[in-house]
Amino acid sequence: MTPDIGADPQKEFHDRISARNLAALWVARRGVDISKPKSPAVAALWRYDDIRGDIAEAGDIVSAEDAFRRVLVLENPAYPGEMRITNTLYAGLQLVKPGEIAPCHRHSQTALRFVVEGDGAYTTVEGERVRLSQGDFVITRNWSWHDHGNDSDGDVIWLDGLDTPLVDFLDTVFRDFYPEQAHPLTRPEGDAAARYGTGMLPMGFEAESIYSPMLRYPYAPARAALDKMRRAKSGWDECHGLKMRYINPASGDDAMPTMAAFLQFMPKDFSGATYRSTDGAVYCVTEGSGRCIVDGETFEWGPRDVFVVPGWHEYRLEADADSVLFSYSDQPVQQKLGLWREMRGA
Ligand code: GTQ
Repeated sequence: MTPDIGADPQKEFHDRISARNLAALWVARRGVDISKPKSPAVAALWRYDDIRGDIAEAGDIVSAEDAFRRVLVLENPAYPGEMRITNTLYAGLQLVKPGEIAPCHRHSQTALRFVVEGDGAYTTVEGERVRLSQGDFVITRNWSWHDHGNDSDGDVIWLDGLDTPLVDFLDTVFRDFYPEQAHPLTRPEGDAAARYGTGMLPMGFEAESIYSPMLRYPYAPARAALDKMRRAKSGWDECHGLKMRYINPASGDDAMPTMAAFLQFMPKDFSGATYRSTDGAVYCVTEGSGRCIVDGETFEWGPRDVFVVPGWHEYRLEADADSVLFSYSDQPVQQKLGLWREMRGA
């Protein structure tokens, strides 16, 4: 008999104790690189023009009522079938056609909407109807009743961002159906904006929630702010251009506890410095064109395209025309846990 030259008593020990649901750490970890994040998620881009036909076809084969949510999910190529665009985040493009209703429900996941095409839709959140017009950013707090509708004569498509993979991982998923298709309207449209959106707060205001009391962050004033800042020629970031964070006006925190959202402006011929951060980000182009170079791979973007840069991948942004990008990530979670890191320059 030839002696087993490769026999490893430590490995043999490790394998043997597995029957008792034990593992030898120093053996299991051998050769595993834990010096930096190693998510298999990859950068990817969805050209709106390439997928608009698929969205239209989804509109032909199923109604919003029957689908409940008629959404084409943007899946990270590294996670086919898993309905996630990064480790922790979900992204999907939702279509609501004129006259349709996406029925009312609530869930423990947080949702954000960023309107990509059209102007005539609404979402009703806890009884307040919220307009969904192109470029608007709208939040849906977790466990709040919400249904969507479209009372215009054109299709409306928005990007849904949810923290579903994170909530799944924590095993904290709950969902509930409202007994009717649409929630009754219990507050006038614009009520949250009036109370919390003018730089004032009602006297005696006490936060009832860890979410922003705002529901909608309309595009026009956000875009105008970026334009005004641009003219002041200050406050530029070498990596991001002019980048603003959507906040809870009552606390200055992010609008939602699990997802941060941003709007950024880059002027024509902007060439950003190299950047990386531990939070993977989903970008949606609202204006302009340019490219994102991730680990040396180039993704050309134009209006309405969506792209993802996973955490700790090195990237930089270039703009060929004045450009505006919306983005969201799980940065607030990482920051609250003291885990968030960023690095500028290669
Ligand atoms: O609009 O409530 O894209 O519950 C995925 C799950 C949208 C929504 C999605 C949802 C919704």
